[in-house]
Amino acid sequence: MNIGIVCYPTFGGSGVVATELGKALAAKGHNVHFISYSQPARLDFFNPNIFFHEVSIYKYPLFEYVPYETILASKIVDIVKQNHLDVLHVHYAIPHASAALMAKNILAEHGINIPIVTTLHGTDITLVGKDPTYEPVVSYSINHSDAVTAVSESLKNDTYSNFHITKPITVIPNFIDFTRFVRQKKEHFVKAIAPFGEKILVHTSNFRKVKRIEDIINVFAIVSKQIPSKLLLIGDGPERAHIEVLTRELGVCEKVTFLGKQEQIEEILSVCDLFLLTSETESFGLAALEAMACQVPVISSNAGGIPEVNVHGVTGFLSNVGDIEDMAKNALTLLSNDALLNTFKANALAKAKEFEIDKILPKYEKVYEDLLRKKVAI
Ligand code: GMT
Repeated sequence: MNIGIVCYPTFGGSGVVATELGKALAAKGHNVHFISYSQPARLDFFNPNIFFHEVSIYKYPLFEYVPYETILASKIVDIVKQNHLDVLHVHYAIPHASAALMAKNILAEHGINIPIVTTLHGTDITLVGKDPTYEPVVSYSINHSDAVTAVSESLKNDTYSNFHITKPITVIPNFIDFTRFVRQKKEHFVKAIAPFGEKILVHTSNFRKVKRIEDIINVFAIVSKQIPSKLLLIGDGPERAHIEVLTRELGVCEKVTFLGKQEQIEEILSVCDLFLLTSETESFGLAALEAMACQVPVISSNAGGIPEVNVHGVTGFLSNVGDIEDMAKNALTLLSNDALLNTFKANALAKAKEFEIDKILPKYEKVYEDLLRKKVAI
């Protein structure tokens, strides 16, 4: 198949899912055409089946705001025509789904029928999408896509409750590539981070408000008073400066390391004992799954789709959003009992295996094949 993938080029979340999906499809022999405003973060190698098309912005002085959606739609029209795409898969509804629909309508006038698959990822529904400034366009785009998928049952339910949806939504969970995410021996990392055998806690995200990173710092402040420990913060974003101040105010700044954006997160996860995820909303929690694949149990909130990944009392513990005391208590339960911690580490890996890429990829291929069959039938 010739598959177009429209995505954000980001380090985490929907951008990573789209990129990893495209790479896996290419490995199976499909031709994959990525369309994005810059090279996706995990697409930095040569593969004869992978193509990248940059959406370059032409800024006319009249525009205070560049009409990205128009530029993207025009780019999609061109790429579909030139590369004879069979299907277009857009990740994150805003503005990818509406741009794709505009392109689809233009292509129809040229006698080309391109099926659109829209994958909903989270904030396009739970945070941004339901805002009245976006809602009508998001509803329309979902209802007029040829197929719609969501990354968790929770996100599917949120979509039905926040929008007027007439379309079936198929849940296809996020996935993990075990050839990459595997716990590795990194003794020199351990020596550098925790030279006195301290426990290592970790969080990775885009440091947005929705992640409630202040809860992570507060949990760590309680934990580190009772158990010698270190906290690694991976990623960057708008909350970082305020979080740095909080680590000083709580007297834990010596024990917290801000690592910034990292490419090889699996190497860092490999030396960690606990992953913290305190989000207000989280449709899936891919970062937690990546940690679990590296045998790191998860202390998290019970928001959104997190319970579909982190099983309470098995792979980690769930608490209500903002319940710092409970999260700290749960972290201490695991960190103070090595035998229990080891059991949870093994459980985390076993649960992560349910999301192995080889099990999930065929579900997307089936969505594409069903649409192609319908297209032929028309
Ligand atoms: O978490 C973010 O803020 C990034 C966001 C995105 O769309 O890039 O992540 C969302 O999609 C991920 C991949 O499907 C999910 O694992 C995240 O849970 C989801 N984030 C939220 O729902 C907040």
